[in-house]
Amino acid sequence: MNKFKDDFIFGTATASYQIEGGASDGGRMPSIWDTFSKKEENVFMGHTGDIACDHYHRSKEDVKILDEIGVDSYRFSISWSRIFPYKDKFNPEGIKFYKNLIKELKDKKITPAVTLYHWDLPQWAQDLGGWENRECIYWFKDYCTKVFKEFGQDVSMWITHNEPFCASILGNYLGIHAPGNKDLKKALIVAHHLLVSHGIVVREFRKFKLENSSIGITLNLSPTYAVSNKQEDVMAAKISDGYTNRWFLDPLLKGHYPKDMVDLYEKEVGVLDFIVDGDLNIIATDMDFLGINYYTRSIVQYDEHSQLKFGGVDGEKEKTAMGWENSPESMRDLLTRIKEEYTKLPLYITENGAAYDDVVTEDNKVHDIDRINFIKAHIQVMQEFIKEGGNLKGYYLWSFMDNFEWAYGYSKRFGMVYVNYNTQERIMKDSAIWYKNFIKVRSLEVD
Ligand code: IFM
Repeated sequence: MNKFKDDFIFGTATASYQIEGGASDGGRMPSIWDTFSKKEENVFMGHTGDIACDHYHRSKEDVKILDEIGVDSYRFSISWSRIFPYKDKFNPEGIKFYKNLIKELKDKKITPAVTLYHWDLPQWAQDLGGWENRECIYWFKDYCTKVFKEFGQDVSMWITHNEPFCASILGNYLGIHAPGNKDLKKALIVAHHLLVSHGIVVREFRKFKLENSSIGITLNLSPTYAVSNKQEDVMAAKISDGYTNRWFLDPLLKGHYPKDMVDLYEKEVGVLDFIVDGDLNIIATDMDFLGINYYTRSIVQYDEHSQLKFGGVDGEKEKTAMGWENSPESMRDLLTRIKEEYTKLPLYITENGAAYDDVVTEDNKVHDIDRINFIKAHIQVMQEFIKEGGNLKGYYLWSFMDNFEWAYGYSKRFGMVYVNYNTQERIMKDSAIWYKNFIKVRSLEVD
């Protein structure tokens, strides 16, 4: 039987603002997502994360479900504004919540994997300029240092940032995520400061000399293909790849920004004078692993009306409820490229999964066969990659449970556990049952 090794991690992931709720409880103060979601028309039907999955009050029960599924590891993020609700005011109650959660997990032999920043910047930091302000790097460092001091030893995997592309570009260029800016230069400044803060926090982490604890970053990467062989489409695909993938991969793993993109961005926004001498060295600080979030591929064509001269094209593969193509073979292209062009570091798929329009049957079941097939196909690709020598060490299914899908509010369900938002009842979907059986045998030859 074709089996994954016992030390390969099969986990699942969530993020604080998407599941916790308890927005004003335990001394928490607002983050930029509280502010953004409360402004009209930013989020589907005015949904907010005020209550979300009420995980803040139900974490014990939720860990029981994780245990029932049998995951090796649970990846969650910390809400910075629970730990520092005000600039210099530490909140012990915030730490207590996560300490309890970690204890619950460890008691059940579930390894905690922690993301330090999954987009919910404290509003106080935004009021002082947010990630556009270079000082934010040091506020982030102080927060992370506090967290390492409090429970560094208890967490085996630390992720500095989740998807800096989204936090910078979606939030500051496209304006569809918090804080809602639409300015390319701002987005590039934010992206740069996020990357520098990653390097600084990795250096800080090393000072703690934590045994059995590793640190890395998670990027959302999308293999990009030109819609045709026409020169202008091929060029557009190269730019799109630079914008989404290389702008983050290159500084982290090669120590420089991609030259073609620097030239293009400088034409658009002027000299990138926010890059200070020594920054690239800091960004490229040695880390222990690279986290990859993979959902879909991008097909791109030349678009004269867009600022950067590329636009997305609708692919012809079957789509999830997000309208994203289900393309496991592109994950293979992606992993191979990372291995060949970028790094031999251990890789983790820190997110992969799909939203579908789930229906609860009369007998309280959710038969999400499409999700099961989606997961299986991606696991199959991982298995092949490992056989070919790929240094892939784990897989985190997005998501543990349905949650607040950012600008889509609660309209998109990614969970393997269904959440009834009226009653907060949780129902294990068929995918959770499948994942449970799969993890037991670690083989796709499971029923
Ligand atoms: O829900 C998000 C998550 O917060 C970051 N990665 C992509 C997921 C699905 O859109």
